[in-house]
This record gives sequence, structure tokens and C-alpha cells, in this order.
Amino acid sequence: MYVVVGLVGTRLTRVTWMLEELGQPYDILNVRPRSEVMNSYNPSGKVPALIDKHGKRDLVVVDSAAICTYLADRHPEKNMSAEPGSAERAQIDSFLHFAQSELEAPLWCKAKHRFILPKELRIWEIGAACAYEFDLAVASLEKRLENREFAVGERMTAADVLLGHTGMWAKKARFEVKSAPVRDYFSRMLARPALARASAREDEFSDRGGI
Ligand SMILES: N[C@@H](CCC(=O)N[C@@H](CS)C(=O)NCC(=O)O)C(=O)O
Repeated sequence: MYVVVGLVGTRLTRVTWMLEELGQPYDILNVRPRSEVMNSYNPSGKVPALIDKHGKRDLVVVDSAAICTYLADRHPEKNMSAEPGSAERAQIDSFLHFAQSELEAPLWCKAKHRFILPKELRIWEIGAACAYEFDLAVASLEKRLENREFAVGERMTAADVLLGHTGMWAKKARFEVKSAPVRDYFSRMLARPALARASAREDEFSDRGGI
């Protein structure tokens, strides 16, 4: 049994989406970043964390990409990752890192300067630089996807969850996606029934985050 800890409507959705794709039952403990409960699961106080209650002791995993990789590895029969050391695994991991360090980074940078940082540290004009970097990342993604349906292979993997969620974030934050193939890819990912189920579960909570 899994418990997803953190605020719904944030990167936590990557974890609920992944669990829905894997068909695994889970509970959600809806707590705000940097709250006492969140700090007890993640030293940075950031959301999300996953508690895996399968063993003798609870295992806590933090960082959304690591959680998605862990879940894919725990359920290899669902084929959402690949054997460590294989070419496919290297590609999946590469997309997971790309999603965070290139595609997500400008979205997060802008969000920090709008809502997160202490007011005196916020730079309003950062938005233009973030949009510029996001355009570069989208152009790279278009090349990397080569018009495939999924990021790697013929099926949905953890990489698609991370990329798809970041596409959803870009839409909410009104970043323009200046690539038709990438827009189509995001649309396909956001139409996944598993994401709709994850959103419905999260809708049970009124306290939501913005991304
Ligand atoms: N690398 C982490 C980043 C987690 C993160 O920054 N989460 C945001 C919400 S989506 C958060 O907790 N922000 C609160 C803060 O930075 O104070 C992950 O992917 O899980």
C-alpha cells in the first residue's frame, strides 16, 4: 500500500498519475510544503514524498522523478521502465533528467519569482528569460521525440508522466508551446484516463497547490 504525501495540485500529481497508470491503490496525505508533517518526511519540506508500506519498515522516497522510477521498478510487469543498464533505461532516465533540468526549470524559476521567494528577492522581469529557455527546451523535445507517440518505445513510461505533467504545468502557467508536435504530444498525454482518475482523487481535497 502506498501513501502519497504532499499538497494536491503540485508535482504530487506525477505520483498519483504514475500510481493510476500502474493500477496501484494509494492514499493521499494532503499536507502543505514546509509544514511540520512534510518536514518529517522530506528534510527540504518540499512535496511530494511517497511512503511504501510493503516491507517490515515503511520506506520513504522523495523527489518526484525518483518516486516515479521507484514505482516503475517495483512493478516491472507494467513495463513503465526498463532493465537498469539497458539502452531503453538510459533513454528513459535521460528524458527524466531532461524534464526536470531543462523543460521544468524555467517554469519553476518563474513560479519562484512570482509566488515562492521572499518578496524582496523576486525579480518580475525574469519572465522573459524563462520563456526564452522554455522555448529552447521545447525545441529540443521536438527533436528528441521525433514524432513518436511516447518518449521511449511503444508504450507509456515514467518519462511520459514527467514530461506530460510538465506540459500541464506549462499550460496552467500560460507558457506558449511553440511546436505543433510537442503540443500534440502533450495533448495525448493529458488525455490519459489515468491522469483523469488521479485528478478526480485529488479533487476530493479543497486545499490545492497552484502547479
Ligand atoms: N525535485 C523535487 C521538487 C519538489 C518541489 O519543489 N515541490 C514544490 C511544489 S511542486 C514545493 O514543495 N515547493 C515549496 C517550496 O519550494 O517552498 C521534486 O521533483 O519532487
